[in-house]
Amino acid sequence: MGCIATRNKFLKDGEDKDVTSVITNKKKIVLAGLKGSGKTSILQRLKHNTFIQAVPEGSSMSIEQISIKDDLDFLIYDIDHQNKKQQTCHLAEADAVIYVIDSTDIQNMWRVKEDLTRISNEMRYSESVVLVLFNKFDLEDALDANTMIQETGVHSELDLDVFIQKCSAKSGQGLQEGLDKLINYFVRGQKSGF
Ligand SMILES: Nc1nc2c(ncn2[C@@H]2O[C@H](COP(=O)(O)OP(=O)(O)OP(=O)(O)O)[C@@H](O)[C@H]2O)c(=O)[nH]1
Ligand SMILES: [Mg+2]
Repeated sequence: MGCIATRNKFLKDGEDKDVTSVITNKKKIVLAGLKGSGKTSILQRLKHNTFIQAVPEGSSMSIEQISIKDDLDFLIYDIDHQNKKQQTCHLAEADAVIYVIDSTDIQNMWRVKEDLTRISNEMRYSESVVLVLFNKFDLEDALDANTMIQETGVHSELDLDVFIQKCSAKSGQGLQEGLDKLINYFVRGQKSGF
């Protein structure tokens, strides 16, 4: 579902188009999460391997293509949390959701829980997978992972395959491990959890 097969992006115009047998698989991934959870910072970290202090943007959506392997690209949609209509439309055709949670934002964990329930409802007919990122783990007041799991109800609210990873967009820690869980899911069909 949502998987667009395209020719190898290394094939240049004018080259013999029959030579390649490599087909690049593009997986559509929607970045979701409450305002300020770190979605844009994570996307910047994945794309440029650096932490860029995010500035509020005028645009409500940005899309980045990240090359994972020769035959696998992730097309990542960073959609403004307020723009529910646009999110709904992209969730319907997403191969995966990366759901970002600010691990220090204890007073909004109930909102996260509500948001996860909404996303699960919207994706009830899809066979997507959700990678939940407990972000901002570099900060001292970050909650521990078990508390986060309980407070947000990631396992009870999401009726989908779920992977969990703690990470920091600031230090970069944990992001590759999170991506690896998605890659293993797509490439080998692995459904391991935490
Ligand atoms: N310490 C720390 N700060 C972070 C981390 N990730 C994001 N931030 C900060 O958190 C704030 C919000 O980050 P954004 O990436 O803009 O969050 P967002 O989810 O894209 O926010 P919206 O687009 O407004 O919904 C910024 O000040 C970031 O610098 C992290 O891992 N550690
Ligand atoms: Mg943002």
